[in-house]
Amino acid sequence: MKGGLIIGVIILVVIVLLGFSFLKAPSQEEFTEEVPISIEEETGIDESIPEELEEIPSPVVKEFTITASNFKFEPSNLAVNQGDIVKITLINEGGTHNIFFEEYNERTNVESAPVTQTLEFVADQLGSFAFWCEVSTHRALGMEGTLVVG
Ligand SMILES: [Cu+2]
Repeated sequence: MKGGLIIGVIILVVIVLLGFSFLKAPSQEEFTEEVPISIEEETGIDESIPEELEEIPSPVVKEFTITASNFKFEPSNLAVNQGDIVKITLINEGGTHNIFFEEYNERTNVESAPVTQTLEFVADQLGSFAFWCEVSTHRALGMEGTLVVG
């Protein structure tokens, strides 16, 4: 009987130890696996969100106030970035004029001073484009300028 009890106790101890080792082993693996994975996933998401926001910038509005007179535009050199919204306020201080951006097919009506007109378009074409006044010989007299879209 004593021998049987000792064997029974040993078997119980072995079962208990085995049980502990089975319970502990998986739980440790779960912790060691989950923690680094969740950190990597979070940092990956954190990094990707600002990148996506940078790739889709809100349109930039570039406003220019141009004075038209006999026979010039001031300023006559405009520079924007491709995709910018170009807003032009044309203040005609003397004479009869308009402003025409040929490549963008954008123009104001021909009107006599004093008059203020506006024009708005998206600078979607890259390049250096002339603009000018379409009234008779005004362009040849100096009413022209350049829009650089870079
Ligand atoms: Cu003109």
